Amino acid sequence: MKASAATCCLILALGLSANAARGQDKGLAAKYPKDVGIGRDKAVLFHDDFEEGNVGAAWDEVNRRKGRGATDDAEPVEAETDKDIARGKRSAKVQLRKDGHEDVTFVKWLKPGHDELYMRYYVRYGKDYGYHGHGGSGFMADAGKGGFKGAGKAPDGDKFFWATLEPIGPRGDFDPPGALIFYAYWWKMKADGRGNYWGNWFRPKPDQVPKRETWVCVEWRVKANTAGKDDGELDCWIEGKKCGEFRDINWRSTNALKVNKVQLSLWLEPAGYTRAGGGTTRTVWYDDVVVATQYIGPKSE
Ligand SMILES: [Ca+2]
Repeated sequence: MKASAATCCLILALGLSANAARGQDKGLAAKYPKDVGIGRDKAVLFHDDFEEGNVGAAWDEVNRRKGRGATDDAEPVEAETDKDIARGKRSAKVQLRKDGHEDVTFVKWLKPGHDELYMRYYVRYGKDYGYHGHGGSGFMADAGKGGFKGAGKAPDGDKFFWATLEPIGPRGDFDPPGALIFYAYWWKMKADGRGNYWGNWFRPKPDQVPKRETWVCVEWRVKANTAGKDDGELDCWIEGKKCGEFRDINWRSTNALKVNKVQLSLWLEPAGYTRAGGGTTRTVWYDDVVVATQYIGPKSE
């Protein structure tokens, strides 16, 4: 009888789990047609449709960095109003130039932080987009004080973890901008054969290659692990369809380290253009950014 009861409970649990998964297909955005009012939902931490004001004004930082020896002063961030491109009246347009800015990163802090977080946004890669160095949408759990020790080094488990969902770049057999991967740093990341720690990959299946000159809806979810357990998670959706589900991740060594920052980043150093498919510019557009504690889903009509 006991076995039978246990089996019964197991079936019930599986049933509930399946229902929860199905329920997730309809996210927050389904309740707010065209995202109108979505920013006031209690689960939403941040919303930017770039319709008004200076582009980036809603963010805490818009970091711009010029390349070494840059001679081009062109502003790399502006409002896109071309009706054939913009979503709504305006979108954010970011352009890196080989002789100008090599890095543009929008940062939003979410202090004191969260154990579980979702971010949905739309991105459009331009015709000029070969590949890049790094860049995409990501999260960080950053305790400050040098939590990120630099490329090639694993961070401490009580100070830092990070992942960015970004195109893979020129590596692999993909059209620009490349297939999407999560590029991640955390204390349990794997070293290469020589003892260095380069960003580890979580790779969606099947490969997801954003089509240039087309808006693509991207969403990810992170769940931090319980300290001492390998129960951290990472997920992604393209156009509302699940394409990555990564489990058993030990992101942190203490529950006090929270996901406290999201960003949209783009970087290609001047010397990198040649190996990144040539050209002299990389243009990308962003819009309809929502950060929440629940699944968001694509913008609904
Ligand atoms: Ca817009």
